[in-house]
Amino acid sequence: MTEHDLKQVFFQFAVKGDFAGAQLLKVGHINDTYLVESDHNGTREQFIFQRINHFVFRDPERLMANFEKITRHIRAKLEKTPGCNPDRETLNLLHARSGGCFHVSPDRDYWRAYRFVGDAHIVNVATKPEEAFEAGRAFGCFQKLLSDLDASSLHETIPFFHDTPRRFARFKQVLENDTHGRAREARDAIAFAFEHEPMAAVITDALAGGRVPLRITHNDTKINNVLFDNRTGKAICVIDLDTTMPGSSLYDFGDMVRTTTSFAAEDERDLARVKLELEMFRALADGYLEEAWDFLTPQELDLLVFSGRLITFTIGLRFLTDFLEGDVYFRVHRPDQNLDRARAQFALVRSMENLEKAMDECIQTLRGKAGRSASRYRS
Ligand code: ADP
Ligand code: GN1
Ligand code: MG
Repeated sequence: MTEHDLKQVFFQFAVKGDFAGAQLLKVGHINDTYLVESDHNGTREQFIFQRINHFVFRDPERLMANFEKITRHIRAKLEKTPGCNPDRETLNLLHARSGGCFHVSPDRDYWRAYRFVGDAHIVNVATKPEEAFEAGRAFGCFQKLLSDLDASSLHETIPFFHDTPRRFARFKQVLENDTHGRAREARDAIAFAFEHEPMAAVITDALAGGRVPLRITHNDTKINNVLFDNRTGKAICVIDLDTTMPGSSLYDFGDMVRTTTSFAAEDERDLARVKLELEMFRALADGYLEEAWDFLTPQELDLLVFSGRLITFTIGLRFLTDFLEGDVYFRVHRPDQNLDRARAQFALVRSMENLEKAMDECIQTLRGKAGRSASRYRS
């Protein structure tokens, strides 16, 4: 993508002034995200421009319909709540000059843009319990804000996204074909995957059997999908809403556990460093339950600890499948990165297995904590 191309996209959105430069942000594994600056008579303003990956998201128009519905719903609530700032606490889409909130380029790429939330930062690897607490609180609050939106009004942007048994079936198929001859190198991870197959269906079965409810969930609750205020350190805005659709609160909580409780990076090669820190887990669960306590059922609460193991296993399995398939889905920055990511996820699952009892005790203690504060958001 050249500056010239980006400038063409820039003029498709209702922004005052001229294009003044852009920078590629290399955080996520899927979309292409640019920080774009405008200049309006000497006043500079920043925006986020994103090209939607339509290999991953097959129907970007429906995806954008979800996006608008979700952000409009959240914004309306923030506007009614004293002390909230709707310009910073949710994503605000820019209008496209052709109408609607996205632009389709001549080569059929889908683009969207939103206001940049300034004086904020992301956290890629949590290092302090306060960050875990804040991430948990932010995603709990996000689920709560969407709890009264009709789930059937949202499209499934990726069907069967967190369906672990289907992910497993796909893994087996890719392994059988081994088109890139990579299975030998990944023997350890493949053995781990087969050893854990029996747990794959626990949450999908609970959903299908009506034992846990279908809710509107974020489905990509990595800690780096939260913006933190530079001044207060508090979580202010949940971002990356492409997979917000009907799902289970458990996969959301589990992915928070995966990404906030270890001091190691997602692709850490020194597996001795990959372990769950109980203090981080306690803080995360405390923050999440502060918001989610009101709506979670006892059955969901019972599965919170398990959910961390299951989604960490599932994401590890997806990294492993992509490695075997030749790195076609997750962006990689070096050879074997997807295998390293898979191994790190599996090491984290092991650590969670070893700490299951202590994690259970944390949740039991939090369940016993009386008088949780009510959310400040109005429904
Ligand atoms: P991806 O799907 O690739 O993970 P994200 O939507 O998470 O893309 O955005 C990538 C990065 O862009 C974020 O980690 C964050 O640093 C930055 N970003 C996205 N939206 C905003 C925003 N509205 N304000 C400030 N920064 C943002
Ligand atoms: C992808 O877009 P990003 O980087 O936040 C992926 C998630 C994985 C995550 C693993 C649409 O998320 O499902 O959990 O990588 N998103 C999609 O880091 O597949
Ligand atoms: Mg992201």
